[in-house]
Amino acid sequence: MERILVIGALGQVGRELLEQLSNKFGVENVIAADIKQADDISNRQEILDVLDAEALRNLVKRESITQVYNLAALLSATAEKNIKFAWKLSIEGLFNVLDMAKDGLINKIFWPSSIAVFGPTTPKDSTPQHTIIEPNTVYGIGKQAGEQWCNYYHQKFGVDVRSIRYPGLIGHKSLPGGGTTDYAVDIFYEALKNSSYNCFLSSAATLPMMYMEDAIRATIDIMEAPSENIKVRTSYNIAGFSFSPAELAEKIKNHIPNFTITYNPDFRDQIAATWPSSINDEAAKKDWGWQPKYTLDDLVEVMITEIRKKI
Ligand code: AKB
Repeated sequence: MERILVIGALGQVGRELLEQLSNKFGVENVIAADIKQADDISNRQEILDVLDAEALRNLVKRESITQVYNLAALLSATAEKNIKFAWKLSIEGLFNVLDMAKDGLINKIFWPSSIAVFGPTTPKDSTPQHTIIEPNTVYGIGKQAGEQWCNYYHQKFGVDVRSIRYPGLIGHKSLPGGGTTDYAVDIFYEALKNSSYNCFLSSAATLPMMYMEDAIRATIDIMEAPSENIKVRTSYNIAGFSFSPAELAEKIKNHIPNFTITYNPDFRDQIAATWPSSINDEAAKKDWGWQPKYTLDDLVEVMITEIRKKI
């Protein structure tokens, strides 16, 4: 029987992952750990700082945890404003989890990487799985180092750690915070509330994106795949679709004809300019059967329908 700990469980990905893991393994077997508490989730909650290695180990032992999903991180825009802490959270947090697997306390780890691992010298279109990786953001540097540590712990100590390079994730159930791709969620709320949006990226900033449901399915699928199928132990590219703010605005106009968008690019536009426009995910497809379900049109449809119900 699996006993699962999700660290950073109250973030954008964590909340949706909790729901799907609970459906699969039973709500009583999925524990939500975060530095804060929420009153709208049914999983057992633990206040935990991933940097507190002792508290983490005690929790894992007490609850007989078998798998850890470590999602605790500062996203790209926030990390630029808090360099040292972003690095510490990303890397020391990862070490605390990797070391538990090395010491035999847990069997399997999920750790998310991101398209932010790529930088200005990476080929932008259909970015390959193995390519130049020279990130120039705090978040990207942390992801690059983390990927290498995952690979190192796998090669040297046999740690079963698995990872995906998430594109920008878009969902209606939980809000992102501090990312460069957050505009692609905010825009739906503003379109439905005010019929207008002031975008912090430039109109042509094309980025790889994905509907949250696909990302959660990818996360659980990679964790469920037989170990021998996981041939990449840094992190796998996965792709959904790519669009620019201008292209997304056009799609939204099909549903809200009076919608207008203005552009006021800030430092996040410079971050976006260093990231790929599209991603080649052949390795994930071949090794563990990754396949996205949602197209951009599906995404716009579901976001508008669901957010309209909420507001
Ligand atoms: C961000 O924008 O920082 C994240 C990411 C691409 O990892 N959504």
